Order: sequence, then structure tokens, then C-alpha cells
Amino acid sequence: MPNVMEQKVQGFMARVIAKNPGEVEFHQAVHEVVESLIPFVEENPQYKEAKILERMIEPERVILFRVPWINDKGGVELNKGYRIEMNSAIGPYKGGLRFHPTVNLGILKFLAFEQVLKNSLTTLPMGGGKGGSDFDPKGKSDNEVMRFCQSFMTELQRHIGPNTDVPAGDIGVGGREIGYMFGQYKRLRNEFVGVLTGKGLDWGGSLIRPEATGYGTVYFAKEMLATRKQTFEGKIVSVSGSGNVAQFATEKVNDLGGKVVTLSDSQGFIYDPDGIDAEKLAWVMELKNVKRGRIKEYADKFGAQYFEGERPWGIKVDVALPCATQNEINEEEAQLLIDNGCYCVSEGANMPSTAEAAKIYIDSKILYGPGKAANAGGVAVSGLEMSQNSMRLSWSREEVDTKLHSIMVNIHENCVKWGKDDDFINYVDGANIAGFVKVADAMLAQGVV
Ligand code: NDP
Ligand code: 2IT
Repeated sequence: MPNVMEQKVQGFMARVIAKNPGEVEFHQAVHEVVESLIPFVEENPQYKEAKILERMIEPERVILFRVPWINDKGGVELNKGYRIEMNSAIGPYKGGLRFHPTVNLGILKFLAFEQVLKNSLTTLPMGGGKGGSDFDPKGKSDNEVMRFCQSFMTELQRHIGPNTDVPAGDIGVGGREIGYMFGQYKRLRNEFVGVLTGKGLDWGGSLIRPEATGYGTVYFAKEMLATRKQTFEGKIVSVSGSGNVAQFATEKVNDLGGKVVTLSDSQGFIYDPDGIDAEKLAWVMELKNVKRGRIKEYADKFGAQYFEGERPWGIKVDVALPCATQNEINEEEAQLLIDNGCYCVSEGANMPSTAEAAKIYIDSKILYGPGKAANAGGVAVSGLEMSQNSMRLSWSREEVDTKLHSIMVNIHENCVKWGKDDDFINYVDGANIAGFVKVADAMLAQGVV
């Protein structure tokens, strides 16, 4: 027989599912948050009476559009374009754009919803949004990517602006794509403004933005480890993915004296028990960011093992940093990690653990930093890029890194404040409640809008 709180959660979720049919990732993200928040909202009736939770899960605006473009053979191609403007209570909509064939409304709504709470946690004045397309940059020429980005921005430009909505990168959107989109925005609007973050250093970008998500995820893990008087020194670490977040998470683990033994992509993972040192990592960056090759080539180059079609969670490690995509660790894999001695999971990716996997971490009382806290460093430095753009000044590498580090320490402290229960820190509850309060209070102050 479920208790009263469980019944309230189930009732809430039944309504969410009925109103947003088929959006399974969105249901998953909302469920995790309402499990933390319903008890809190019951104790704080001002939020309940104003229907803050109900309003927070409904996007302020959803924009859906057609993106036609011409391929290199002269043929017409067609993709879907999206922007979810989720919540602007504490600042302009802010969040990445994802270009991946799996992109759909439910995935972008889950990402936009998490972004609202994540951005609030950073303490910077940013609302939440997310967007993207089912366009697949893999196997496309630079010219095809450019034509796609130009067509995408031709529609998106009328909905965004430096004080309205400021997109950035995510899966499949890095410096190249941001450049093409920025160029098209500037051309159409005839203004040079900070409408996107993740820009190149010579045209309004911030130092440390490329590094920020990966570094931040490791800074967060470092704070979690410190609660058990541990450091990264000598720790064995698995990282998944081999894109932006995975690369800079690996770099920071190396800096702190740990050893990263895995990387992956959507086709398989490599296991290198000697560790992916700075030299090997530089090779991976060239492979992934310039040649746009597959991680399998690492095994051929450095004599490491390659596991086709598998994920790295069966490898014995102390710390796991999932940095690829949503639901990349399932229940069995979570159990396997813990059975092999892993006691810290810090999520560079958004929602990489299934609900069942997350429950296993919490029941096993390991250190578990959920994505909306652990990967907030990326959007935090995007916020710093916006500040620098507004001031028309740029900060040094050290200044930005110091600010990033202190933001991650502060997010950790806030999670402890709201999530500590006797001897255990539930970072999921901590992140959800800490992120919620600021947005909810702003919504209350701004009335029923
Ligand atoms: P990239 O596109 O740079 O890299 C993505 C990596 O994940 C690639 O190795 C890719 O492999 C792999 N991957 C993507 N989709 C899948 C899939 N369906 N199954 C298995 N592997 C997959 O993206 P980022 O590094 O920027 O993003 C990684 C994660 O971090 C995402 O969850 C993103 O939302 C999150 N994130 C990113 C931030 C940022 O600032 N960039 C900020 C906060 C979170 P392949 O090349 O084979 O597709
Ligand atoms: O998920 C994320 O936080 C991002 N993709 C970064 C968003 C941003 O605006 O920098």
C-alpha cells in the first residue's frame, strides 16, 4: 500500500503522462523531481496554492519549425527544428541546442526542464530552455553543416536575442556549428550581440567555456569525494563518450592525479589500463574534433582493447563519469559498477542514469551527483560569457576557472544544505530543492503568468 506522499506523486505523474503522451524522457525527468519536491511543497503551501510545480512543467512557449536545406549533390533535405522556452522567471531562456537523429519533443522537454533547475543552481540570472534538430552532422561535409545551420538560424533568429533567449551547444553542436549560426544571425539582424554562447575566442567567446562542463563535473566529484576525506589522487576512473564533456573531464582527472581508463562513442568503448594521458588525449581531441573519426581508432593506435557495441560500466573503477547521453547506465550496469567497488558517480551528461540505476546508487549510499548539479559548469561559464559580452570585456583563463570552481563548490554546498539527511547526502533531493526554491519564489513574486 503506497503511503500518502507516494500516492500524491503517482497522482501528479498520472496527470503529466495523460497531458504529455509518449514523452517518456520528460516523464522520467519530471518524476525524479516531483519525488523530491512533493514532500517539500506539502510543507510549504504557498507553492502548492500557486500551482508552481504544475506551471513549471509546462513550457512557457514551444517553437517547432521546418528546416529545409540543400545537400552537396543539389538535393533537398528536410529536418525538424525546435526551441523549448521553458521558464524565464529568473532570467532570459538559456540552454543548448542538440543536433542528433534521436532528437524529439520529449527529449528536448526533459532537457529544458532540467535546465531550469540547473541554471538556478549556478546562482546566475538565467532562465531555462533547450532546442535542436533531428539533423545528424555525422558524415556531412562542412558545407552541408553550414547550409543546415544557416537554414536553422533563419527561422530561429526571430525567437531569440541576447535579452530573450541565448542558445549554446550540446550533443552535435560545438564551435563549428555555433560559428555558422552566429554568422547567419549577425547577417540577418545586422547586429553583433551575445545571442549565442560557446563562441570563438576572437568573436565574443569566453576562455574556459569549452572546458567548463567536463572540468565542472570533476570539480563536483572532487567536492563529493572530500566529504569522505578522499581525493582524485591515484583513483581509477571510467569516462563514457569522447566528445566535448568527456574530453575535458579526462583532462581534469589527469590534472588531479587520477587515471582515466575508458572512453566511448555510440559504437563501442575502449579500455586502456595504462590510462589516457595528456598525449593520448590530445590525439583523441584531434580524432574527434578535427578528423571526426571513431573511438575504435584509439585501440588500433595505442594497442588498447575495444569492445564493439558495449558500454564501459563493467570495468572496475573507483569513480564513474558518464559523459555521453541520457539513459546510458541501466539498473544492471549500476549494480555492476557498485559490485566492482565504484563509490562515486558524477554525471557530465544529462540524465545518463535510468531511474532504476539512480535508485541503486542512492540505496547503496554511494556519492551520486546528478547531472543538473554535476554538469552545471558548462552553462555557468555560458552565463559568464554573457556577462563578459555585456561588459565588452574578457576575463583571463585563471579568472574564469576560479569563478567556475567556486560556482561548483557553491552548488555542492547547496546540495548538502538541502539534501543532507543524518549521515547521508542525497544530492538528487538537494539539487532539486535548491534549484526549485529560487525559481518558485521568483514565480510567486511575478504573479500568475
Ligand atoms: P558531443 O557531441 O561533443 O559528444 C557526445 C558524445 O556522446 C560522443 O562521443 C557521442 O558518440 C556520444 N553519444 C551521443 N549520443 C549517443 C548515444 N545515443 N549513444 C551512445 N553514445 C552517444 O556532446 P557533448 O560532449 O557536448 O555532450 C555530452 C553530454 O553532456 C550530453 O548529455 C549533453 O547534454 C551533456 N552536457 C553538455 C554540455 C556542454 O556544454 N556541451 C553541458 C552540460 C551537459 P558518437 O560520436 O558516436 O555520436
Ligand atoms: O546541458 C547544458 O547545460 C548545456 N548543453 C549547456 C547550455 C549552455 O547554455 O551553455
